[in-house]
Amino acid sequence: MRHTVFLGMGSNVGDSLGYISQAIKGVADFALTTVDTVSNVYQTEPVGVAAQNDFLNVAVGVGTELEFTELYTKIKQLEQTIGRKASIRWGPREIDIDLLLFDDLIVSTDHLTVPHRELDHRKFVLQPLSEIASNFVHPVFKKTISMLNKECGDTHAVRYSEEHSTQLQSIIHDSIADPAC
Ligand code: PH2
Ligand code: MG
Ligand code: MG
Repeated sequence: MRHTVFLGMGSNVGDSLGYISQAIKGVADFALTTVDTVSNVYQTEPVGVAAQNDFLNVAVGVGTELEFTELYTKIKQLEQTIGRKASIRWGPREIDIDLLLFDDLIVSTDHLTVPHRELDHRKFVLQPLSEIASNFVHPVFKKTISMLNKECGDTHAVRYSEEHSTQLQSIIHDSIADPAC
C-alpha cells in the first residue's frame, strides 16, 4: 500500500542548501519511495535557542510503500550519513529531517510522535508545508494544513528565499518523480 508522507527538513550549519539537497536525494533513493513535491526554501529565524544562525527550511512530499518504522529508521540513518553531529536539543544542526505526517496515522510514544508534536505551532514548518499539503487534514486536530497555518500565532520570521528556491530546484530536479510519467 502506498503511503502519503510529509517531511520537514532544516539546516543552519555549513552548506545548508547542500545538506538539504543531499537529504532530498537520499530520500528519493530509498527503495519503494518517490519524492513527489518540494516546497520553496524559507530562511527562518531560529526557534528555541536564539543565539544561532538562521535556518533554511523546506517541506517535502513523499510517496512510499515502506512501513512507518522502516521509513523512520531510514530517515535517521540518512541524517547520520549526511553528517549530523550530536547537538543540544533545539540547537544548531547540519541536517534535521522530521517525519511530520504519515497518512492519517497517529503515533505517540516516549521518543516519537506523529503527527509531529510541534507542527501546529511552528511557522517554519507550516508555511512550506502549506504550499504542498494545503488540503491535507491533520488527523488529530481535524483541520487542514492551510487552516493551521492561518491560525498559527508563531511570530518568528519566515522569509521566502527566491535565490535558494531556484538553486534547490535546479539541484534536485532529477530526484523528483514526474506524476505524468
Ligand atoms: N529546528 C529546531 C529548532 N529550531 N528553528 C527554525 N527556524 N528552523 C528549524 O528547523 C528548527 C528551529 C529543532 O529541530
Ligand atoms: Mg526538528
Ligand atoms: Mg528531528
